[in-house]
Parts: sequence; structure tokens; C-alpha cells
Amino acid sequence: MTERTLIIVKPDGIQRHLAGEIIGRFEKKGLKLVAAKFVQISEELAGQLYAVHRGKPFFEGLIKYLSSAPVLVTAWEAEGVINMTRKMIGATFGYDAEPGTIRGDFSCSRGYNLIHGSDSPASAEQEIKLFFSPDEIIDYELTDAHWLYGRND
Ligand code: DAT
Ligand code: MG
Repeated sequence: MTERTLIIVKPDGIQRHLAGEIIGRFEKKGLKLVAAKFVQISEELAGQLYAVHRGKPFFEGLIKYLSSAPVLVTAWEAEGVINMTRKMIGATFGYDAEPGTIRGDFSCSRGYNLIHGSDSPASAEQEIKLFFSPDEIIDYELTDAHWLYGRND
């Protein structure tokens, strides 16, 4: 079944000029971009995105970091997109993430890990709603969908 996920290039991704590199990986994989906006998010919105981490020792720092500078917020669509993008993103901390993943290739930090990606269909649905109204999510066809998603069974 077609799924959607929320992907955010975090402030360090923008400041380190890695937005194109990061978005390009998802494009080249064949995922379908359905929404995008470049914004500086408020501490309040950052707190809603990371509500599950409220009360943890790193929460305040996480919120300050995420709202400290602009981010690129995107939504992507494909069958299995959540699992695929989580694998492409890699482990939470840059210094743990495997080479070949986005964090593994470009981050050696703990908290400054370049990118956010939804981790389940339920969180994706909730997170997309925080950033996009239904009319900001574009319904269109990719002209090469046959070659991207073709199967022979
Ligand atoms: P992920 O971003 O891999 O989904 P997460 O949802 O568990 O990771 O945590 C959200 C962010 O919070 C993560 O990108 C970095 C930060 N974070 C998580 N655990 C942390 C910790 N123990 N110390 C410092 N920052 C942490
Ligand atoms: Mg998470």
C-alpha cells in the first residue's frame, strides 16, 4: 500500500549545504516528492514534532537546535517509503550510523544528525499534518512510474 513519510533536512543540513545531496538521494531512489517547504520552525512546533521525547534530558537542546535556523520540510510517497527512508537515513547518532547512510556519510555528531524521518505510519500521518494542509500535498503522476515501480509477477 502507498505510504507517506515526513522528511526534514535539519538546520545543520541546510547550514552545511547538504540539502541537495540529501534530497537527491531520495529522488534517485525513485521516491515521489509530494510536498515541500523551507521554513524556520517555532520552538512550539518543534516540541509538537518531538512530543514523545518531552521530559528526556536532551529534549530542551533538541528543540533549540531544531528551531535555531531554517529547515527544509518535505513529504514523500511510495510503497514502503517509511522503512526505505529510515534505512537510508541510518542510526540516530552520526558516529554510530553505517557508511552508505545519510548520517553515516555526513555526520559524526550525536544530536546534530542532519535529518528527521518519520518512524511509523501513525507518526508519519501525525507529523505530516503538523506541517502541511491537505491542499499542500500534491497529487500527480511520475511519468516514469512504470520503470520505477514495475514488477513482473
Ligand atoms: P531518530 O531521529 O533517529 O528518529 P529519535 O526519534 O529517537 O531518533 O530522537 C529524535 C532526535 O533526538 C534524534 O534525531 C537526536 C535526538 N536524540 C535522541 N536520543 C538522544 C540522546 N540520547 N541524546 C541526545 N540526543 C538524542
Ligand atoms: Mg524519531
